[in-house]
Amino acid sequence: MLTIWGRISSINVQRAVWAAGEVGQAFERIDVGGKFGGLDEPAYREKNPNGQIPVLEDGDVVIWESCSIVRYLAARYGAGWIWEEDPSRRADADRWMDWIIAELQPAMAPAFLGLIRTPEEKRDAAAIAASIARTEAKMDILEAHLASRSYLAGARFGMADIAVAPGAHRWLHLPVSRAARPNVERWYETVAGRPAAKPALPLPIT
Ligand SMILES: N[C@@H](CCC(=O)N[C@@H](CS)C(=O)NCC(=O)O)C(=O)O
Repeated sequence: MLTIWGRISSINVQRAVWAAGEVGQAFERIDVGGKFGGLDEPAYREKNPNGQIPVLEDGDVVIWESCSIVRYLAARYGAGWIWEEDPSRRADADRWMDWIIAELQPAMAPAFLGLIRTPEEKRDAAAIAASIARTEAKMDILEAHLASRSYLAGARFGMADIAVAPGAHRWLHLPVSRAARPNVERWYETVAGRPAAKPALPLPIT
């Protein structure tokens, strides 16, 4: 049985939980981080010296960095399905997995943290507005990409969809006015409707 460390409100934990479900692996998820604390405990720092969530344990294998966890689960348990052996097809998926960590999440974080996790009187309206504008620009890239594809890395569902859709889940449920993006919305509805996505993408976003 796998162990996934981390509260489910974390976008990074969400993709690990979704990936484990997709590849049919039983797992126990342990709440740490946020109000649950525990990240400074020496035993936790041994698992992840960054003191962050998620961490995946699979026997003696211990992995941090959420997209690395998705890749590991896909390679180990999803070969020929959500894992791509062909290097060019895998790179097609990999770039979106790197994009969500390096581009979309940093763009969206100030808006999410400001609107969802900060009391109204303490919000930085300018930072939130700038974050929304940056996120809109990133979502335009996703919208254009999905105009000619059913899934992020081609014709079938795969690890890139698991990595990126939690970002769309968060963006589409933020209380902001946003441009209509029919391709993103169609793709999100399709992938978020998968049985393994349900426990990974709780509502409301918190
Ligand atoms: N790049 C890392 C980022 C990990 C990260 O920032 N985790 C956040 C939650 S989303 C965290 O540990 N925050 C501290 C906490 O929850 O207390 C990954 O993708 O796993």
